[in-house]
Amino acid sequence: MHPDPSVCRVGEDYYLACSSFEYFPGVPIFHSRDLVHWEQIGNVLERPSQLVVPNTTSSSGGVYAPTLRHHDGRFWLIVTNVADGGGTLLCTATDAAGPWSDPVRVSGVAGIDPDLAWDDEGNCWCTYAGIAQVRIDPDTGRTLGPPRRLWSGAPGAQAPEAPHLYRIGDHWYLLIAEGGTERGHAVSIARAAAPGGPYEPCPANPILTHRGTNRPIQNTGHADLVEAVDGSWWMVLLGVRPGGGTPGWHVLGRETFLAPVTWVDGWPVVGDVAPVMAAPPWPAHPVPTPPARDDFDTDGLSAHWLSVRSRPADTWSLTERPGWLTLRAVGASLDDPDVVFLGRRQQHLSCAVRTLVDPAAGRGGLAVRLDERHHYGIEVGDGEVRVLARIGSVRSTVATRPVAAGPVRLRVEVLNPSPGDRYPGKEPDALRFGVEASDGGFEVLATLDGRYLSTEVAGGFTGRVIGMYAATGSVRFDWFDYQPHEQETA
Ligand code: 6LW
Repeated sequence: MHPDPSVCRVGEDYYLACSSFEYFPGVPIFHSRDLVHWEQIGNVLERPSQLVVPNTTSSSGGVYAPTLRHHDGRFWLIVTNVADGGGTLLCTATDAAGPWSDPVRVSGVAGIDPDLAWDDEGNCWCTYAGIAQVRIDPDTGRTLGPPRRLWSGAPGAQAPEAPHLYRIGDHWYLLIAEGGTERGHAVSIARAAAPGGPYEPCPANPILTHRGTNRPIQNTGHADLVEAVDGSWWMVLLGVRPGGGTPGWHVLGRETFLAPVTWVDGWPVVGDVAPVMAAPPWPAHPVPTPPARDDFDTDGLSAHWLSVRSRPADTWSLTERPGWLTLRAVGASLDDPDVVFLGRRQQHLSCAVRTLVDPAAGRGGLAVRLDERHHYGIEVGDGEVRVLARIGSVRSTVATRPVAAGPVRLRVEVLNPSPGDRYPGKEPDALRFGVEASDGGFEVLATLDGRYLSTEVAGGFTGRVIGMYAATGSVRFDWFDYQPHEQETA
């Protein structure tokens, strides 16, 4: 779940930001030296003074589609918080890792997917879904003049959105997405002599789409362009990897992909977006593999941990029992908007997730969460382990088993079939839930069909997040371990 990527380069360093929806903190920021290996270096919206996603905000509301730029010695990040009291937010930082400023609220932007571009006269143009544009003062967020409509993409195409505006050579290029973020998604481009147009569409539009194909990566769109150090051009974009037959189910949300770009007659031509591609023509710059296990021995939580909507200080602690994470329940279950849940994106098609949980003063466990209405969980409390499933309006206790008092090891395995080796029921993957003995033996209590935790079933914009939760009382976790089964860098 790293959709709506926006990228910029500063010298030899590349930075990338993504959407985060109802999760807190918002807008993860990544760094790379080669456009291939990325490391999360922080989050833009990590303080309650920067981001409020109230409980009235539905899943897939919240933080949409940032634009990340570097201008005048500072990073600029503009984004929409689709929530009561939200709006268009603009933050700045001198270091992309943070701290980022409290946001300036940008008035007069009547659409999602805001972009920022500066012209030679110093005017700052905010272009947004529609596609429309307004001049703003980026320091105060004030609108300077009326909005103007720029372009709507292909006649009749739905959802012209995700604009990014660039000055390249003698032209202003307006890159957009159209066709909606599902199977019809596409990238188109137009150019003009001035930021306000008039825009001339590229004769080869859409310049990228996988619609109507059986390619393994689908829904390709919502792109951003970057010029590499060597003068070559690259596109980052979102796409999905559906599994389990046609049209398939995707479970990891929308992911970020990279594609090479060449220029022909003043228009960008986008190369292959495939699961395996030729590396860019420069030395690789790998980043450290994140440790599989978090032992909760540090002072704070790593940047990749996600809470649902907010992270009130009284709902979690690393010090109440040193070396353990304590979660204190507020919402009674994973169905509640204020569930106390701490998780990470499922980034690999196959993985194993384990935790050692002590439910001494409560009930809680491990969950695979798509949203409030679509989740599977295994929880322990009251002398019992239970596997719970919620699929839309259907709720079920799938399995129970008594356990002795004391810490219990819970395990979830996500098993993706090898290509061509589909499960008989055409599910994209299978999720096994159970308890683990101290020698590592795995007692499976339930195997559940993965398609019900997919975006095709649940709707919305997010993918699976796997983590720990407290349903009642205080629940303690000694460690959390996420092991990919395959050699993916994700
Ligand atoms: C985003 C829109 C889109 O704002 O999905 O794929 C929306 N594109 O541009 C939410 O991510």
